[in-house]
Amino acid sequence: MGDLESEKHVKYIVSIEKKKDSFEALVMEHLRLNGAYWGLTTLDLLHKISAVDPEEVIPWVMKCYDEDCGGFGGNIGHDPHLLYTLSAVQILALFGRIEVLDVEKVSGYVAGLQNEDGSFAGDMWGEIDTRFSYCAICCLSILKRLDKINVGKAVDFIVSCKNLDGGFGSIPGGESHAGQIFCCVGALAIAGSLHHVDRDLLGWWLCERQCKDGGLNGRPEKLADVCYSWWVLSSLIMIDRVHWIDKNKLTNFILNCQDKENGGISDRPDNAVDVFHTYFGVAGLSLMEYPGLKTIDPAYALPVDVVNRIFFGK
Ligand code: GRG
Repeated sequence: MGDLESEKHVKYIVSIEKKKDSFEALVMEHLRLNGAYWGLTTLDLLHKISAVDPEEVIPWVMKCYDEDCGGFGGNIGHDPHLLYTLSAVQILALFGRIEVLDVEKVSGYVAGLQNEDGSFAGDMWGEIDTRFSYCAICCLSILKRLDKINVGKAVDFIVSCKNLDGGFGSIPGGESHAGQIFCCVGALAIAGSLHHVDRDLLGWWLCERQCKDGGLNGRPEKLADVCYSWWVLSSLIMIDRVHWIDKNKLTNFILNCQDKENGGISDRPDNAVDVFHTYFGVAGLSLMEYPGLKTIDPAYALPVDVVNRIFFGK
């Protein structure tokens, strides 16, 4: 197990940008903006955002912007979607550079995807999912434009996706899944509506996600995966039930998923690393107050100092 190999993880993340022809780069091509958010947030949590030059990153992010509609695509020339629009806004927030955006246009794009029942489509093609409710609410909150949507209806739709086990699914009647639970609880937290959550019932479901190996899974009978260290822990923190899991066992599980030679974190021990799991491993450790890491905000998925800068200017 050992300690967090912070320096190696920094080198690994910085190296991804340079390996444009690698397998990882090719499979990530369509969601490069998400990948950039995962990598850059990890660097910031490790106190190493200075390893990248904002004057290179920000112009590239803005090349993914579709001026006609106000949304961002996953890469240059790709179609806009809420998933990438949130990543773009989060990256600009990390660098304290929201002002490069036409905030009215971007928030107009996001608000325009709300449906009559309060739900959100991810893009012009209309798929509905509570992931998109989270993206919209988080994005508009960072842009300070929540007044552009019907927040009450957005909350009602999320509540309509609540299940008898206390969890939430992607649409009404959808199976509870830790990823969707993060989206619903995060959106409710940002909207000031956590009173809709049955904290004990949901807390029980979430803490049952801890497996014998110490890792967390995303739903019953599934294998543990480092990414759930984020989806489950952040939700538990937002409902004040994080003391219901064994943090030491989870910390060991995450540390055992590190590539101790070349850096990076994988989904489970001895698997290949990727930037997604590196982010969720480091973010999970940050939620557990692992020494030397910045603290991450469980609802905004950004370092707390970044969130404070957005809302309190400090
Ligand atoms: C800013 C952190 C952040 C998120 C943005 C996109 C998004 C909002 C949230 C995604 C939430 C989600 C649904 C996460 C789950 C991702 C995942 C690992 C799905 C795998 O599902 P299965 O069924 O895996 O393949 P299991 O583990 O259930 O077998």
